[in-house]
Amino acid sequence: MAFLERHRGETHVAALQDYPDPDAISCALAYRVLAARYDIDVDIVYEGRISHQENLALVHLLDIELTRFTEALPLDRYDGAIFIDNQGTTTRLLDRLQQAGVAPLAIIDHHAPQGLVTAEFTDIRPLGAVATILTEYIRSGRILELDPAREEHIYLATALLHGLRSETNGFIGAGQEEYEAGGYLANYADPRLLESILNVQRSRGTMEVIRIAVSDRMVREGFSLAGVGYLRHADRDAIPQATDFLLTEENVHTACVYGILQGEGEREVIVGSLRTDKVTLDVDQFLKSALGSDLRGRYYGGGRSGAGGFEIPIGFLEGMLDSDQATLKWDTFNRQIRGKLLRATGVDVPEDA
Ligand SMILES: [Mn+2]
Repeated sequence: MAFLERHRGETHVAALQDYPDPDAISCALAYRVLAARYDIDVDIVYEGRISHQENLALVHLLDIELTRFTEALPLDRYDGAIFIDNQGTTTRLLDRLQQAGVAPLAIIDHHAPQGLVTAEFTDIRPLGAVATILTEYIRSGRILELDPAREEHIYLATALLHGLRSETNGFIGAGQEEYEAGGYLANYADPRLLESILNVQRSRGTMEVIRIAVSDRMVREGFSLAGVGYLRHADRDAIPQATDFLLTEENVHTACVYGILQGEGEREVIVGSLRTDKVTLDVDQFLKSALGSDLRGRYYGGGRSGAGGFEIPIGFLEGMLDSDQATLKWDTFNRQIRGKLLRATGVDVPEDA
């Protein structure tokens, strides 16, 4: 790859979205392995947290080194930034990297083009997973030949297979490209490792969020909406898990779950997740028009085919004096979000929404 050749010997930062998923993590690992062929050092950095039990298992079992961003990490040591499974819109690292003068070198993604960052190398394709794209780079054999006897390569193939599987809901949402990539990776991946990654159990916090989502959900014409109130940053991944669960209800084609993340010394923010089976619903467009953008014109939400999410900062209303105020704050945000989403779906908005 000419791009890697041009950057031989450099040190890159692979910037992941704030709450990295298996697609992002496995692709960053793939980039690190590919770049190493050109003596490029890659640090995989994210801000936020790894909260899903499966993702923790992935990182631990496959021994993937990730760096959680803290102020102590000097970003100016990097020669360039690579955005993988994002285009700078879902990572707080973009602003920090810009401030540190680190140029965006590459964007490899499968979300709708966001147009916020331009880079020397761009590969944005509407595929089921970014893991499909990285697997294609490997399959071309032009950079690296996978060796089924090398542990590092077995781990890489297992990670990418897990990325594909998880991003396409167990290959249900996969296209021909994902099946082809999966077929190739199956020659190198370790099925027992994959099984250990998948066999992790849900935390108590996650179970609780799912319980609230189920009992408080509002279903209107196939849309299932649930605000789950306050939750800990560590339980953030309970939101997409609860959304997936609501989508399994009979006659529900679209589900959305959101809540306020909070915690000692952490930013307070509303996060939401949306999933749909409705082929005519453009999730990216839907969330952008329903929730709008901030003063700088950055949209609160976005997505890809079938799935999306949003993040709304609490801003000045962050923190609280007492529980009455906390309840009031949640009610206000809950009504606002529910109202906007319902209006955008075009269903009748109930009086109390
Ligand atoms: Mn992805």
